[in-house]
Amino acid sequence: MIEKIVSLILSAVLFVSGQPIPTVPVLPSPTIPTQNGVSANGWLQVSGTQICNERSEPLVLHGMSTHGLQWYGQYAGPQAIQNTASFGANLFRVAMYTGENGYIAQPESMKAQAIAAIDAAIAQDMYVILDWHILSDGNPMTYADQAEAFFSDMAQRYKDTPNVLYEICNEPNGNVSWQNDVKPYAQRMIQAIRAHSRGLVLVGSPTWSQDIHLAAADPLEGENLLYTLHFYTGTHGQELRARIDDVLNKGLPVFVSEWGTSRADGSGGVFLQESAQWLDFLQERGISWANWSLCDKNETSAALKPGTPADRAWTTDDLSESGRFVFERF
Ligand code: DCB
Repeated sequence: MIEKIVSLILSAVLFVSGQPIPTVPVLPSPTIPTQNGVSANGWLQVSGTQICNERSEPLVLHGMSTHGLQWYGQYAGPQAIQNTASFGANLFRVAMYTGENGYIAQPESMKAQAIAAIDAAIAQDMYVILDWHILSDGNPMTYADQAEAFFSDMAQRYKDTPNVLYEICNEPNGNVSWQNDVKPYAQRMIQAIRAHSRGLVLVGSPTWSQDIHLAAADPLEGENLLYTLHFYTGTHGQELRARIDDVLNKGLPVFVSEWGTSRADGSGGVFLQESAQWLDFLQERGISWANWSLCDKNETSAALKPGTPADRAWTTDDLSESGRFVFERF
C-alpha cells in the first residue's frame, strides 16, 4: 500500500518534471554483503541445537529453494539469485533432482548447473544448500554409489568455501526405514564429505523428511549434522511442530530445508495464516528455513507469477501471493 502511494507521488513528480514515468520501484542491486551473510559469519557450526557462526554467535538462515533445476534452471541463474538476495535472503537451496530426468539421467549437465548456481550464490555472499533431491526414487540407497561419488567430488571442490551446506537426501519416502536405509546411507555420505569438508550436513528421514523422531531415537554420530524437517502448511501442523520440540528437547538440531505455503502436493491454498503460525514457531526456536519454490509454475507454492522473467530485477509486483508473504519474512 505504502509502496503504491510512494510510486504514485513519484509518478506525479516525474510527470510534472517531464521525466519518463516509472511504474513500480526497482529493487536495489547488486546486493552488498550484510550482517547475516557469509563474509560476516564464515564457517557455520552446530552448537547444541543452534547453528552458530565462526565466532560462536547464533545465526539463522532464511531463503528460497529452487524448483527442479532440469525444469526451472533459469531461476537458479545469477540474476534470480541476486534478486532473492536483494529481498534479504541469506540462504539459497539448489534442488538437484536425482530422478525425473535429473542427475541420474544427465549427470554432467545437472552437475554443471548445480555448480553454476552454487557459484552464483557465493557471489551474492549467501549460504547455499546443495540438495540431492531424491523423490520418486524414495530410498536413498537406490543411488548411493552415485551420491557418494558426487558428494565426495563436491566437498573437495568447495572444501575451502564456508558457503556450502550438504543436504544428502531430500525426502526419503515409501518403503524405507531410518535404521536400515537412511542411517547407513547418511553414515556413508558423511564419511565421504568429511574426508574434505567441515560444512554442515543436512539429513532427511522417512515419510518425506517428517520422521525426525525416528532419527532422534537412533541418532547419527558426528559433528555439524542437522536433521531436516519438511512441511506444507495446508497439510501439516501441530503434530509436526510437537515432533520438532521433542527432538530439540533431546538436544538434536533441526533444519527446515523445505517448506511450502500450499498443500503437500505443491498446490492448493495458499495457507498464509497457518504459514505465519509455522514461521513464528521456527523463529522462536532459531530454526533456519528455505521455502519451496523459486519458480513461476502455475501452482500456489511458486513464489513468482507465471511468466516472470529470470533475467531482470524483480519488484513485489512479480511475486505471487506466496512469494510476497515469504519474501516479506526474510
Ligand atoms: C516435496 C518434494 C518436492 C515437491 C514438493 C511439493 O514432495 F520435495 O519435490 O515439489 O514437496 O509436493 C513438487 C512440485 C511439483 C512437481 C512435483 C514432482 O511442487 O511442481 O510436479 O514436485 O516433481 C512431497 C512432500 C510431502 C508429501 C508428498 C510429497 N507428503 N510428494 O507429505 O505427502 O509426493 O512430492
